Amino acid sequence: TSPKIKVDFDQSTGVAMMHMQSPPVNSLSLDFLTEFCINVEKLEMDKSCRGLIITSSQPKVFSAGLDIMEMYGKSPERCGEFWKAVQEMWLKLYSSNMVTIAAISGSSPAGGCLMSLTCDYRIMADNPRYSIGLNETQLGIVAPFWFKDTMKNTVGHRTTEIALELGLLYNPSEALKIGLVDQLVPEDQVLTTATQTMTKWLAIPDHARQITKSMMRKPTIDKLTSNREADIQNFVSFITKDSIQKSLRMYLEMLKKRKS
Ligand code: CO8
Repeated sequence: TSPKIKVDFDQSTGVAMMHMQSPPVNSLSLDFLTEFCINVEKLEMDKSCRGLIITSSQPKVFSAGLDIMEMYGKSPERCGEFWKAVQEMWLKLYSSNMVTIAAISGSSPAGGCLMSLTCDYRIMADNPRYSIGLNETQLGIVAPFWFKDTMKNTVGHRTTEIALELGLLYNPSEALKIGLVDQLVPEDQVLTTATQTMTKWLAIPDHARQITKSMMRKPTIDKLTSNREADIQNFVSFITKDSIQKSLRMYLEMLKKRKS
């Protein structure tokens, strides 16, 4: 199988550009997440890599979020393994010492939004057809506490409460207004803007920026780190319920219908 992640590392700037290239919509399957984490880990360990830009090679979509097929009709063991990989992705990105920038070149629902939210800065393509947000409740599922915390740390309590209860997906201007993304640029300028922004962030001494980042994020990270196993059990028992499986099936059918 062809790689789902392509990394271009520029030795001269210390910046890696990671392209998600898993057709059709970069959904986060167990295979995808495993490959993703291996790549982030490699860059994290490489002292010469100081910045990471995450983007998508797929047209119109940054990432469709967690692969729904990984949560539908799977054994509890497999669900647990999958969830551990989702936790791993979040922990690696949210605690990264690198400057991380999401170059959001298309729609970014649910897990895609979460991935963006773990970054230090978000630049989104200004196309009203794109949307971003934690829409879990629309699927009849519940965003876990660490999804909620990540959003709350970004846009505040009240906005998160409304967004999560209603499972809101925002268009780019709405997302900018609530601070879910930091900047909108024309579609063809997402990557160049991300690169320029990275230069600004890298002008700050690494150690000072890293300690500050850690100070802001550590309580949120510790909360999951000390509860990982319980969080996995919680996910598995929730997602394997008949009623939840039924909600997922209906959502999948809706996705297919909407297409035709
Ligand atoms: N997982 C699996 N397959 C998907 C997903 C997904 N997340 N998203 C899309 N697909 C499939 C579609 O079904 C379609 O399949 P097919 O070609 O076989 O019909 C194919 O990908 C292409 O999709 P579209 O035709 O819809 O492509 P568009 O370009 O029109 O739209 C979108 C792209 C906007 C990304 C659209 O596909 C979409 O809205 N997808 C659903 C996104 C979504 O709701 N994701 C939520 C996932 S749940 C999650 O991430 C967090 C869960 C937390 C769990 C907590 C439990 C306790």
